[in-house]
Amino acid sequence: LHLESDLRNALDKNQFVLYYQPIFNLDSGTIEGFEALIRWQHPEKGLVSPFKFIPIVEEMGLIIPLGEWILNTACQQLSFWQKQFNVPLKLSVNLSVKQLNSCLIKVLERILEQYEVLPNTLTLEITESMLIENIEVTSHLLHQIKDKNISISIDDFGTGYSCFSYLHRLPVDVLKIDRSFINDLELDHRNQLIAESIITLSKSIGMSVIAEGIETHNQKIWLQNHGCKLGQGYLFSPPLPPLRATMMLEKGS
Ligand code: G
Ligand code: G
Ligand code: MN
Ligand code: NA
Repeated sequence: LHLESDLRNALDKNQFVLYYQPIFNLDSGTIEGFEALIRWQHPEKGLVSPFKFIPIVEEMGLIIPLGEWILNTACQQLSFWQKQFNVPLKLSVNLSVKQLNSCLIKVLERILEQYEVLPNTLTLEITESMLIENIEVTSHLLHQIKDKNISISIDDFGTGYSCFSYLHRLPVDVLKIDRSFINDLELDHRNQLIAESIITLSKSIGMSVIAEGIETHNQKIWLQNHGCKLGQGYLFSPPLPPLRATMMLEKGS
């Protein structure tokens, strides 16, 4: 209840901040891009996790203005990095299911133009369950997004319904292997089989694949040996505040 009234003013009071987790090329060790992850800097409670406040924000109908703020902030940061470092860096932004409406395309067009960001350097992450919930609407919107040359990735892949039949009908570019499968990859033979299937699947339908939640060197080696080229996780870096992310780019890895 408290959170609700606090959330009403949080955007105006500048209490949200985007953190950025680097995504690495596992072979070369270089940074391919970042995933933007929102945090709420509550004046008394400190950093509040999006797990706690995103559902409330959705419920309150505030996800539309907040979603626009997220896209705007992320693209401004991406534009700065691309100009500063003169590299084709990529950025992924998580979408909420409530953001999948007809206004989204216009908002995206305006923001990309404003910050002179090439559409194919922006990726929108949607979860598998979001896809299936309203496949008709989602499919239509995803094709519109794809027509603008913006990339689309499926987050938490393998945890939803994993209904492969929709995949070839949707303009998806990237599958992200959920971190629950990466967790005990070295020990759990079942997770190995699932991770292997997702890597094979992505290749056979021409998508790239990113492993989430890599925490150990052995997990990284296993993924490399099985043809997964991209990954993120605490082994490399947690999500970082903007300045720390910039410092990481300066270092090069
Ligand atoms: O690090 P982490 O606590 O950031 O993220 C927790 C959950 O919140 C994840 O499921 C993630 O997808 C979601 N999340 C993080 N940032 C955003 C965001 O900017 N928008 C939306 N809709 N979800 C986010
Ligand atoms: O659902 P989504 O994949 O968007 O959310 C990513 C979540 O995973 C964020 O909460 C982020 O902070 C967290 N995360 C990122 N890397 C790791 C990791 O290596 N281990 C664990 N346990 N969580 C991670
Ligand atoms: Mn994500
Ligand atoms: Na995930």
